[in-house]
Amino acid sequence: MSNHTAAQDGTLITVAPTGAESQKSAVPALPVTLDELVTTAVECEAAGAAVIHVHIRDAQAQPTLDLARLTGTVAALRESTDLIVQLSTGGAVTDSFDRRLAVLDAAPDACSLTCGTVNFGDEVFSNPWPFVRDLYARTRELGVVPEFELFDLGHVATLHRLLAELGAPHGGHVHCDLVMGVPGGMPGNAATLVQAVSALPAGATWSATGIGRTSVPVMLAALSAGGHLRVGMEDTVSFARGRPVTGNAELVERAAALAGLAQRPPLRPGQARALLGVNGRH
Ligand code: KMH
Ligand code: ZN
Repeated sequence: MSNHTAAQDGTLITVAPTGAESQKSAVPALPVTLDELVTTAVECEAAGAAVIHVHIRDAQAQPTLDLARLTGTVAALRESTDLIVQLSTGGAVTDSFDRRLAVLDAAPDACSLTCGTVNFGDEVFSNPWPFVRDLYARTRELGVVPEFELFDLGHVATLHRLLAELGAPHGGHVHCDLVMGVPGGMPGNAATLVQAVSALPAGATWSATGIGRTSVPVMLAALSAGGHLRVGMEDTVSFARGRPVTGNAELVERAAALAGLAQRPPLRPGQARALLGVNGRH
């Protein structure tokens, strides 16, 4: 099977293992050290993930965008896995725009790029147009493949504006992630997912992520609508009602099992690179 055909018939699974919101003290299974992150990454690749969406923590297990740590993390993940390494440029709600832009200097394969501001529980995840435009321009300069994070339908309009004003992303392919169920963003249900997908640019591929208890319904809706999946402890720390997640791999295993049932088994990292326009390793 060629990569092109496999990419159309398979499911891209991204794992988002850590995030910036949960505290290690409250969620002991959260990977926060480099060793924990690499161990999780290896397990998740074996379970069917092809992309890892990375937030890192400092020595006190707090979110950080320290460039040396980010660069070391990219190298360690490349050393131990074949996963596409996607660094978060969203960071934590407290991170400055300058630090978020500088994430790209760690030279990841890919990065997240959120297309607008959104209420984020009691906080605001700030992404004004000038910042989004500058971040996107920098991905094109540095050859980093962006994944467009869409928390709301207005973000889809901003994605169209970005592409119209600045051109296609590095790699030439548009891939989006619908982040659903954030308190303040679009709800995590099938009707909203279908509406958002119908507004995406022609030729774009997309995955969907359901936050918290919307994780499973969004996964099922995404698979039935031909989309790809993102799962992980950044997005949900409960496997089922009253049952904490024991590790990221079990979330990837469940996503891979559902993808198999949908007759669209997980894409391997090489197939995902072909789909997303991410360069191979040198
Ligand atoms: N931690 C959130 C404020 C991203 O990684 O690009 C933002 C976020 C999105 O997680
Ligand atoms: Zn993130």
